[in-house]
Amino acid sequence: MKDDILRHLRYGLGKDAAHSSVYDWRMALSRALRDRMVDHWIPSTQAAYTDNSKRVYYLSMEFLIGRLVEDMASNLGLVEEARAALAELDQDYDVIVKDEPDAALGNGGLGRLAACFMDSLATLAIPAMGYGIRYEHGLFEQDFVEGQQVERPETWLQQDHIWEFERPEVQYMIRFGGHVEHHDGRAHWHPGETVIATAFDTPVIGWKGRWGNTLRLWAALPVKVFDLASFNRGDYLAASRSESLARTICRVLYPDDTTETGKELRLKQEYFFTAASIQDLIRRFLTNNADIRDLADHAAIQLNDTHPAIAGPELIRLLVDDHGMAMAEAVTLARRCLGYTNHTLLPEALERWPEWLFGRVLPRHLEIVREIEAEHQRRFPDSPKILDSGNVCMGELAFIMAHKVNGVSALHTELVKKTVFADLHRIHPTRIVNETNGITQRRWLHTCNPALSRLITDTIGDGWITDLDQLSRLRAKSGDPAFKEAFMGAKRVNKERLSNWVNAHMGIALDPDAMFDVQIKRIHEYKRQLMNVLETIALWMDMRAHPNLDWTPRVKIFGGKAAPGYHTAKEIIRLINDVAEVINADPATKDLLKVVYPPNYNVTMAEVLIPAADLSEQISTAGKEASGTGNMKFALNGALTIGTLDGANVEIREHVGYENFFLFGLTAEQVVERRKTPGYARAAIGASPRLQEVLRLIFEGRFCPQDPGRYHGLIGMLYDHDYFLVTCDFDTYFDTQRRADEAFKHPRNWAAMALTNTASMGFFSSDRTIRGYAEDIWQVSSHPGVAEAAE
Ligand code: AZC
Repeated sequence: MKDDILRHLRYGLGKDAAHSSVYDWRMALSRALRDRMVDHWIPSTQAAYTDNSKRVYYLSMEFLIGRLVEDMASNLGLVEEARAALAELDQDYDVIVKDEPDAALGNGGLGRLAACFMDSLATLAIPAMGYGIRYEHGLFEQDFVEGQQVERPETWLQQDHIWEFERPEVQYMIRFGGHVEHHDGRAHWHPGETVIATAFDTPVIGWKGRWGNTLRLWAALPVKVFDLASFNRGDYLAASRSESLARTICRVLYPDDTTETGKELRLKQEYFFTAASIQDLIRRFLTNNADIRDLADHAAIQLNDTHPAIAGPELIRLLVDDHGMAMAEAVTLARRCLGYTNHTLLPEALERWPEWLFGRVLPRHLEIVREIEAEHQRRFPDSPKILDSGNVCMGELAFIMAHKVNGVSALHTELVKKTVFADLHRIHPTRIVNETNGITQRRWLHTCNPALSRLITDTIGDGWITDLDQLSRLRAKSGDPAFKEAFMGAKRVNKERLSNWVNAHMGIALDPDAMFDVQIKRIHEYKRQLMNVLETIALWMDMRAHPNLDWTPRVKIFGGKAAPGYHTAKEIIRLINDVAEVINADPATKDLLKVVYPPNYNVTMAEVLIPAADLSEQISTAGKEASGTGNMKFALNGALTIGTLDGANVEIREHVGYENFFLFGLTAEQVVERRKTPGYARAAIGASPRLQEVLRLIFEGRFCPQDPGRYHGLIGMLYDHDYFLVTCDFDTYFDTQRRADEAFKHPRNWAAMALTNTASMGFFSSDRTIRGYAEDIWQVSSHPGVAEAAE
């Protein structure tokens, strides 16, 4: 390893050890690791090819992969070797891995899920390919200026992205616009513009390198670099039109995970990567197979939300227009290939494109959508429409074109059946299935929490790394004082690591003995960070009023970004920051309460925050969070959850035991009922003197004396349009927090509850989730693996 690092330093980077920066060392280390990855990757790819295995194609607009050095070193079992090699070279492994930018090609849960799935697919040796977009700029970087979010462009590609291999030979024409002519019994699409999609491959190596898959991200190239004729005429704009379309398509990730953007560019992005992926997988199929009718036996295409839903019409277009298949047969074949995962019930997130826009960008696809619609209406005359009130409804399209549709937690799947897709579910009663989300324990425990990982492995061996159910063997330890002490010792190490980080980056001193209470996720009204900050204020007021009570010291930690156009979410961010400033400066509560909101929450920050948490905030309005996956990461790392009966919280509580979970709040059914009661928010506020006091304080400008009216709008909204029932759940949330305070005063009991959480999380491995998809949706199996071949 040491020799390899030095060799890469010299011949890859043109540096000698004496004059190398941290960046140089990181690049040399990464290349050394990459070489080893390739030795597992190429045999896997070859084996999948020679065996003509059925492959999974996971189409996703987002892959939130974060940093990769540690992940790769860890999956290859090379962390210690790398550390030792660098130490011999007088370099610190921990410093070097921290130099890597965080690849944020996603917004939140949906993108991170895709990354966890890639890890599990590789570990389970299921031949698979992830397909997405190689955005030039990932999710924006967040900064706080006077407490307000400001966004800066993210620039991860300014440095070499060492993990990827450019594939200039893999190129597809992606066409947009123009018109369609029908003659010779077939359709001829004459596009208005064309770009080239070109591939960049990143190997994804599973645990111990037994198998490797590929994440293939598409970048756009102009068909004509430059139109010299236009340029010479002096028409510079026209000269670079083709180039500018190509540049814009892969320029940025849309920074919004729940609202439909309605932008033509977004539709083009979706079509761009979907069309390239479908062409690519057909080409791969045809190199090994003669008859296109066998495609479904070799390709399982999973649509991660509706973003790639155009895959249905695109596949049909290729089958009919290029391969001469009859329309009805093409529809059936496409359906056998496709599965669709729904990730949200929020109506604003269900994509709909105005028909005129859709038809202008994709005229041939609009015709095909009409045919799909006609065929479906013929068979099911009372079916909901894909083309509805001048819109193309992508949810309906994805549903109708998929042989299986899945929700992401038990509750969510039931709600999908009862609400968004109730009518389609009646027509296709076996199509909807549940695949409760999961997380990869390799990243979200083994790598991010070395202290706990070591303790677990010392206690039960390392089988849990690929078989998380084995954690249940820790349950027997909940009465073992020495183990409990060691368990909380690991937590303590992580809390100190976080405290040091907060001190260094924010200048706030934290007491590692305080309860670390963490809410990290996108800022959204339904996730109710607002309720959390209101509770923080109420607690602070109580502490000030009764300074001599036996308070449990708390650190309230927030993290998360708001979509740049989401006004209310941005107000909530500002409120949290204003409240933090006042509370953190209050001498009366300085040993009891701190509020910390580090800017620019991302995967890397999550890896530090989650292992250090005592309490995990999962407090969404019931019925709104499809699943959540942060909730799983916290419980796995021994945090207790305070949460509502929403998403996967319901199943987490079943697994960890009701007594090890702080439950509160209205149920999804009660939420629906409560909304029908006129004036429910005013009634709830009226019944809660505590909430009235909190709201009064904010309204009077206690947290922004220079601008006392700042939150009048926000408070007014709580009185009159409290759609997410912050007011209704506030009191029971506050009381449940005090129960958590009480519990925290008994460290041995707390330790038993915390470790029972960890011990009960086996079910929430993404390995289990992927096995579910493989069996229920994809009909694929694990490959025997190639570890020997690589060694
Ligand atoms: C999220 C859901 O909000 C979250 O509950 C779920 O855990 C996650 O997907 C993974 O399934 N959804 C998104 O990030 N984005 C969209 C468009 O739903």
